[in-house]
Amino acid sequence: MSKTKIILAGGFLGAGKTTLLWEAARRAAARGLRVGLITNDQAPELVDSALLSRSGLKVAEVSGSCFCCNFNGLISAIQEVRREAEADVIIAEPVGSCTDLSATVAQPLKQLWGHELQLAPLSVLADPARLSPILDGGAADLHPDAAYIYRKQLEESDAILVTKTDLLQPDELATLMQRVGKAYPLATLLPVSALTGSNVDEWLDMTLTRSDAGLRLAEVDYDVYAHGEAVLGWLNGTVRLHGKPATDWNFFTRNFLETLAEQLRSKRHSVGHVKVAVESGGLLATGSIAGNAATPAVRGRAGIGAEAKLVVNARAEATPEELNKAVREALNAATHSEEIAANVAAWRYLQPGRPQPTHRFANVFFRSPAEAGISQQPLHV
Ligand SMILES: Nc1nc2c(ncn2[C@@H]2O[C@H](COP(=O)(O)OP(=O)(O)O)[C@@H](O)[C@H]2O)c(=O)[nH]1
Ligand SMILES: [Mg+2]
Repeated sequence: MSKTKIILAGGFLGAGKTTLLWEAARRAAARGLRVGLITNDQAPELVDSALLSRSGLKVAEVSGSCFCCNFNGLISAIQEVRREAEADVIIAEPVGSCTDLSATVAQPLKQLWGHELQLAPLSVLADPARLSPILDGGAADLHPDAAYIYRKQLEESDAILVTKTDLLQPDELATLMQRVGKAYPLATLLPVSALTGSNVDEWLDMTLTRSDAGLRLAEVDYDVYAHGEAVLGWLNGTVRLHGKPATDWNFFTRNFLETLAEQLRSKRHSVGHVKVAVESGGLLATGSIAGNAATPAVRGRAGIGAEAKLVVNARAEATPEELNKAVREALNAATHSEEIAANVAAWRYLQPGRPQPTHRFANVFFRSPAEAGISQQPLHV
């Protein structure tokens, strides 16, 4: 069996990872490659999996802990996708609040699984709305320790993808790319828009052809890292909804998302990322709020009918109990106004625990002296 290419697409909550996975997988499949996807989260019931499973591709999930703390879970997911999809390429999305991926995932993959897997350069996605203030030394809409995680993600990356470029003017983008290049001179830089497809093929070309992966380690203070994760309450839930025969689930999706945004705003719980998926009659609408400054965005259509399934994933600066209260109140408000009955099928809220990586390499594992040589040079697409 030839080696399988593993592409890690990291980056903070709401950066655009899942949207890029969808678009890149579609394009890789169009090139005749057999593609598989792996999602990751602190708890089961994932909007990302609900969305990506509509791609028709094999999607495996590592939930309950992140790739670094459940390295063997990642390996099992990789083997599952290889077995079931005979995958040439697997694109994996780590939890958005994770960092130190080079030391805890890339190096062990290279050293322990280099005989079967070929790792692509570690790509980290950055949303301009948070990237710009963070490059200025601020924390954007994040707690400073969460912003610390954001910086460490960029620091350890082999490639930085500035995302959502369709939202920027060309001169704004040019200035931002210059600032990123100055702050992270060794990383390959790429402006992308998964929405318009801009530079998605270039990213695929880069990740499919290069294997200089995990060339840097970041120095990570695990107390700050742990606190940066812990400041975000985490809630995942699945709810069965029963409404009138002609309930408009698109309206419900937007109404619930906006009501929840208002709840979090009025209670001053800073939004990390809120995602919903509403499925009805085989159709799916997804919605997202990728930060305080972001307007709720709804994609797809969920149709009209009596029954629907809601999956909600909320990450916000609140205790798990406060977050639970806010989401429950928004759900009550959005269902009562439409006379919709809600039956909770699964509901978990938690505070992410201290990261306990399965492996943590203190040094970069170089497969050859030549590779050691290139780790100190900037590499362009
Ligand atoms: N305008 C624009 N929005 C995007 C793009 N990529 C993602 N988004 C939106 O950003 C939000 C977060 O995207 P998602 O892929 O879930 O981010 P993740 O948390 O990193 O997986 C969603 O509302 C997406 O629709 C893009 O290229 N352009
Ligand atoms: Mg995602």
